[in-house]
Amino acid sequence: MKKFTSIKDVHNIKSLLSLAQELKESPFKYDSLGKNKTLGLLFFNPSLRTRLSSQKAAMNLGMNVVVMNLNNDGWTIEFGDGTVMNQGTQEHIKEAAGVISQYCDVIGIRTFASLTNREEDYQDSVLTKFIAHASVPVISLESATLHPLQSFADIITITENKIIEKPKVVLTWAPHPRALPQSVSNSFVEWVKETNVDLVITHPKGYELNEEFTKDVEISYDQEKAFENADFIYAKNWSCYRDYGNTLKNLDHWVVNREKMKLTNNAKFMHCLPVRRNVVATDEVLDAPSSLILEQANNRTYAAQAVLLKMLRNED
Ligand code: SN0
Repeated sequence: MKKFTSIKDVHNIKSLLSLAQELKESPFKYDSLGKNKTLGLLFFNPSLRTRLSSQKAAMNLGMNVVVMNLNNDGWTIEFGDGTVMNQGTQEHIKEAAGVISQYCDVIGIRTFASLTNREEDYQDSVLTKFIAHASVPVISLESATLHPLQSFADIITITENKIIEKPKVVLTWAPHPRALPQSVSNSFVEWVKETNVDLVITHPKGYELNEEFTKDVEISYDQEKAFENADFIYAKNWSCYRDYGNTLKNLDHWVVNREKMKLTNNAKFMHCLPVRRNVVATDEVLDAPSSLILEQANNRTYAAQAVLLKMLRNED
């Protein structure tokens, strides 16, 4: 595996899922595979789970890890081709990615959406340019449009917790005080579509995701109706795709609460975290035994470990 940026980079989802489950059973089985290899984790944005679970995954494989917050600690990187660099940017992506590749055997990068320029965000230009100029495998730690390690952990979690063969999975938009990217939701849809589930997306009018991800998926503007018979409720806020990066007002009633969870088939509750309590979902929902939020976070380690193992072994 030369890059892990989307489900399209995965040769066989079932076998990657089995590998993650095998690693969860025996995390240290391959603890010398990564000896003397270095994982570099580069962050343009904040992180808690991604940073720690990726480090832990690498350590479980015997790798060394270096971490850098590029926004605060590095030079300001220029991404433009042919730019005369006499302004604020100090180092070109060509050198930056080339240099990092001298020190690291695998590179992970987090680069969120700007939410100001849809075309640029949806080209995932920062990640794409890193990949173009790096000479080692690259893992997305959440790009402008996708968060594949999260989605991989989510399908591990659904697989482990499903009671029926083909569960109903509902992705519900939820309120938030800030404009957030669409990446977790795009990616969730992309991965879950490849598994044996009934997927329904519910959101207020105006929050339609990019159709590239949602074509062939049932969409409902009626949250309560969508919750009926659901086996999994996945809550996430995102800002508008059509009116790019904007948010709509007076939608606080979309919060996931206990009354709405009662409409489901005893559904398990999921969220990628961090979660704004009592805005996205109420304390009752987050603290209930049916909440899988910590299991999802735990599975982030094995998702990352499976991907790293494939890269270290140079396998598809
Ligand atoms: C990010 C997002 O893409 O929605 C990362 C999720 C894994 N979430 C946030 O930026 C939340 C920030 C906030 O203000 O609550």
